[in-house]
Amino acid sequence: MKVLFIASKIGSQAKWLVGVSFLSAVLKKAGYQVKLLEIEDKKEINQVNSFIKSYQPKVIGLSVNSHQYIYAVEIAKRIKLEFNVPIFLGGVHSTIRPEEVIKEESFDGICVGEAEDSFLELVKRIERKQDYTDVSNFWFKRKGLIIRNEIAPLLVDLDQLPFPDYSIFKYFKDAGQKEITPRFIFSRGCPFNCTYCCNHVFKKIYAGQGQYLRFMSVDRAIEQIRNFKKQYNFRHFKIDDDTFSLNKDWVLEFCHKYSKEFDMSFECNIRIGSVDEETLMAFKKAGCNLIKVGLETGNQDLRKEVLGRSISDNEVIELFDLAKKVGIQTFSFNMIGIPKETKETIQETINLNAKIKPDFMQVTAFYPYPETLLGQKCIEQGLITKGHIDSYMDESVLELPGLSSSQIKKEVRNFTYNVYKQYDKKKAVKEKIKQIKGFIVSTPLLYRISRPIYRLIKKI
Ligand code: B12
Ligand code: SF4
Repeated sequence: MKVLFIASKIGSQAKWLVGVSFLSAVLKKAGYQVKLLEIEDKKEINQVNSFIKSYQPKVIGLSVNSHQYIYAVEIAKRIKLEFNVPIFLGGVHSTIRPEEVIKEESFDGICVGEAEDSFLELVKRIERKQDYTDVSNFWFKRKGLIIRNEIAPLLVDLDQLPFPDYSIFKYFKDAGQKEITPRFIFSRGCPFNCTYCCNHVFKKIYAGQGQYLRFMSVDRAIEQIRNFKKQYNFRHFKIDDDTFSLNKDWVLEFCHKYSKEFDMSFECNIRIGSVDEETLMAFKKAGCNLIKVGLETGNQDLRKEVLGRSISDNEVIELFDLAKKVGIQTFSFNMIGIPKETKETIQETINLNAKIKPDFMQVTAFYPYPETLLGQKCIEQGLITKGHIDSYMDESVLELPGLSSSQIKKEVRNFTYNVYKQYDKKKAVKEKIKQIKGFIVSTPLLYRISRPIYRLIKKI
């Protein structure tokens, strides 16, 4: 039987979706045929029905985060105009906002939480033409009522999962012998409760259903890299786990076993306060050449009270110093425009970055995700003034007292320049030129005028 996943990735850079790659692997292992349709541009929504006509799936699964939900609704509505195939919605947004998404007529059912077992069960029942309205994790509408099935216990032993199926994604299909940069994830869950992140929402949903933070075994993680290496050409990869550094024994074992077998570099996320010199040395020896660290804000009180991250400035400085000493490059994640942010606190974030001098920086405008503690606070305080945005890189949906959304946007755009300005004039100039180029390219009239001038300058 044929199953089709549709993933809207409008305005997103993601090359693959972790959840869909596991669901596809599970379905294929059970003998189902699986395809994925990736929607990267709004115009491509028009082509969905012709794809369905040629593929003829018996089940359609849509996977969404909160930014993509509006497109999932549009896609499902479009499909229902022509086809009578059941459509199910899953992913982060469906998990955290089930009461909202179940109301949408075009979805035949929606899924709350991880779905390797339950989606397989649902597909099997559809194939056998059996009733599926009692399948765990799924919600359905029947005769004006909503059926809310219980959430099943979490899968604790991640080694039981098949390897994620990357082959359905365009990025990997097009890879051939080209060198690519894959991403791996070896755990699920997170023990922390940062107020802007969905993890505390997931934790509430899964309360009493088993251990939330789970790691696959080191051997399985290594096997996953080995298996991937057989199929694709890569010399560097990213580890996406938020919690990669939390389990010291796991990390040391991983670094030891990895370095015995592979000669490839990798980068990973580090939680401040979770690594010591021994761990960083092991990282370095194994080939880790970049650690990415979430500072979020340079104001210690905002970090603690607004974001729920009890991390001191000293801990931040110590970690960056240690990484430099060990010889690993650093990357800082920063957010601008969180509630209670002022021009002064933005300056503190700039100052802290100038002090720790990361090799790379990312700054985004804060986005208030639904159901998170901070997202709810923003609603209660009437701070949200804009509706949907595809991605939040520099666009803010908030108007803060003393800081408008356009000021936030300007601060985000000037952030890297303002940091470099404090300690590296050359880098600051380069950053300014990059900014100006970006502005010209994104302004059609300026771009048209500037192209002949640019060509002329090049000739001279
Ligand atoms: C790894 C990761 C990434 C990776 C990989 C992204 C990806 N799409 O897979 C990278 C770094 C690329 C990334 C990018 C982004 N991410 Co991210 N990311 C994560 C992280 C840390 C883990 C995700 C994961 O691997 N989960 C494990 C898998 C197995 O779970 P899952 O994907 O939810 O899938 C399961 C279920 O949802 C369900 N399911 C999923 N799809 C479907 C479909 C059907 C039909 C069914 C039935 C079930 C189903 O079954 C799956 C298997 O069990 C989470 C935080 C977290 N702890 O979840 C944030 C998170 C998902 N990311 C988030 C965000 C905001 C982003 C970005 C928008 C950031 C940006 N500025 O670009 C982009 C968006 C990219 C995109 N289009 O998805 C938010 C989403 C918030 C929200 N409400 O939407 C999260 C929750 C973090 C947070 N801030 O709270 N991310
Ligand atoms: S440490 Fe990262 S993943 Fe964990 S709750 Fe905080 S932001 Fe979310």
